[in-house]
Formats: sequence, structure tokens, C-alpha cells
Amino acid sequence: MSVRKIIHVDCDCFYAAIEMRDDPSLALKPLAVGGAADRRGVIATCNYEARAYGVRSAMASGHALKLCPDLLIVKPRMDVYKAVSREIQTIFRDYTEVIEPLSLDEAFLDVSQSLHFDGSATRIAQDIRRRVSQELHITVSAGVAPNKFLAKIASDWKKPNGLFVITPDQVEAFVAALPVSKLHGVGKVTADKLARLRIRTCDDLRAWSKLALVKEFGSFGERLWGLARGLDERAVQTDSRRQSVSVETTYNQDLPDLPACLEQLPQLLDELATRMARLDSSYRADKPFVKVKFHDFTQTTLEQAGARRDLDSYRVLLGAAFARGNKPVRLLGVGVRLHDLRGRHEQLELFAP
Ligand code: TTP
Ligand code: MG
Repeated sequence: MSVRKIIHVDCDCFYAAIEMRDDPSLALKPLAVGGAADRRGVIATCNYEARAYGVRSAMASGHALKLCPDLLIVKPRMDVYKAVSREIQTIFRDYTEVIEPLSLDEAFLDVSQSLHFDGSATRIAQDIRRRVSQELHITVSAGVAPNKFLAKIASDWKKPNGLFVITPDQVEAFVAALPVSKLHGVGKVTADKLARLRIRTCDDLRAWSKLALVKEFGSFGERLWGLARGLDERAVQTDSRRQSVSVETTYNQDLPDLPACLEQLPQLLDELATRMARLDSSYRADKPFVKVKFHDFTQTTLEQAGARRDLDSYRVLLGAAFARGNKPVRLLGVGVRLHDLRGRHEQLELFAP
């Protein structure tokens, strides 16, 4: 089996970087992109000057202004960000066709087959960083590694404007020291459980057998066992097929309690049904899920395998999700995970001659 060469690219403070580029008078001052504080707005992102004050993505703008009174908050210009995103992807395509965009500012590239720079992924990543900076006047950070999980961690390692490379022979030592909270798929719940089991680093995790991990974590235990050894076989997926459909609403006034939330369900489900009707027949509806964001911006998503997608199921899910916070609710979302009926095999055939 040949070793993969994966690059993960992530732009530095993407929206804010574009605003500073287009109006240099904004540079060097604390700057955020987001909604106005008087309209319950939220920070989408901010530059690194603002981060020094503790301002972060998804924070209420009002709170951000308390942390940093001089913060300038500008409205997002999504069309511009989308155009820049397309320009970045055009640069990527000069090196490989195997590109998986994760969001406007982030993508995986598989350069295993690339002939550029004698196949050196590191030099390709350097060149991408140079070109984005020279041609688009924003900076990107990049990570190079033998798989997606490590490439993504690597791009974050030297942020902003950095490059970090994990070669195959460095994987073992790098992963051993890695806190388990950095592992792909480990959210708050799993991280807390690992902490209770006194598993802090991947080295700690390696002391556990696959069987013991499966007993504790179900099928994710097997994945944990592999990740602790730096193993991740996920391919870079060029076909961006949908994983779910959902609708959500942010309420002008917080919903104070569970009955108030339940009252909103029929309307949300109506909108969801409209969205679902627009899906083509290559998808099959799978698990229902709900998302609840509380007034303090903590949020939770709950789904249930095997549940029906009727009002009653969503009521049960919403009840359980609400109970996790049991406080006023700012946003409700309902959705359905999708099962892709176009299998891998079929997708390949589509591109066959
Ligand atoms: P990120 O890559 O998470 O953040 P960033 O590029 O602003 O900063 P970093 O240097 O840490 O990578 O997200 C990319 C863009 O997505 C970001 O510029 C704005 C948007 N975004 C939101 O609108 N809301 C959010 O909660 C987050 C995290 C990002
Ligand atoms: Mg980014």
C-alpha cells in the first residue's frame, strides 16, 4: 500500500482577512465580521488583533464589545468571500484534481499522484501558500501529512500564516503526545468520558485494547484505537454529496421553556418537508435530528437511529435535547441525515469513459 500525501489548507481569519485586504485602513485594528450588537448579532470571525482580547467566532457581538470596546464590527459580504473561495480553488486545481472543500476557506487536497515539485507535498503546500498570498493578498495555513486527520491538525499547528509537516516516520511520536481532545470525532461528551477514564493523550489511549475501547465507546472505540496510532483511511472525497437536510430558526425572543419550543416544531417540520421534497431520488432519508442553541450560545445536537420522522419522534428528541441545557433557547433546528443511494462504485462509474 502506497502512502498518501494529504494537504489541508485553511485560510487565516478568512472573512476578516478579506475585509482588511479590501480596506487597508482596517488592518492592525481589532476587527470582526458579524451582526450588529443591538440586533442580537453574532461574530462570524475576527482578526488576530481582536483575538488577543478574547473575541471569538460565534460569540454574541454585544459580549465581544465588552471584551474589546474598540472592536470594529463590519457586515459580512458573502458574495465576495465566495468569489475568493473560488479563486483559491482554481489555484488548488493547478496541483491536483483530488480536492475536498470543507467550507469556503478550507479544503483537503490529495497530492499523492501529483507530479509537481517531484511529488513533494511540502513544496506544493509552500507554493500554494506563496501563490494565494501573492495573487489574492490573504494568507493561508497548511498542514501536510499522510492522512486527513493529521493534515487537519497540522494546518492548525502553526496558525496564522504557517506550514507544518508530519512525515510518515514522525507520525508515531507526534500522535503519542497528542491530547485525545484533538482527535477527529471526539466532542465534549467523549472527551469528558476519556478524562474520567484518565485517558489524556493518545499514548494513554494506546494502553487500551480495541475490545476494551469498543466496550466503552461502541463502534467509535474501534476508530479511537486507530486514531491513537495515527491511522485514518478516509479518502479525500471530491464528490460533495449532501449528508443531511435541515432548517433552523433563530428567534427574536428566547423561547423560555420546553412547551414554547415544542410549539415551534410543526412549522419547522413543514419547512423541512418542503426542503426534503426538493431532493432527488439518489438520497434516502435516514435518522431525524434536532439542534438546540441555548441563550448562552451553548448548543447540542441529538439524533436517533431507527426513529420515525414524525412529529412525535421530533418531540421526543427535542425534549431530550432541551433537557441537556434546560435554559432559554435562542435557536431551534430540525433535520434528517441522508443515506446516499449512489454508492462509491456507482460514483466512479459516472466518470468512466
Ligand atoms: P474558520 O476557518 O473556523 O475561522 P477563520 O478562517 O476566520 O480563522 P482561523 O485563522 O482560525 O482559521 O472559519 C472560516 C470562516 O467561516 C470565517 O472566516 C467566518 C466563518 N465562520 C462563521 O461564520 N461562524 C463561525 O462560527 C465560524 C467558526 C466561522
Ligand atoms: Mg480559517
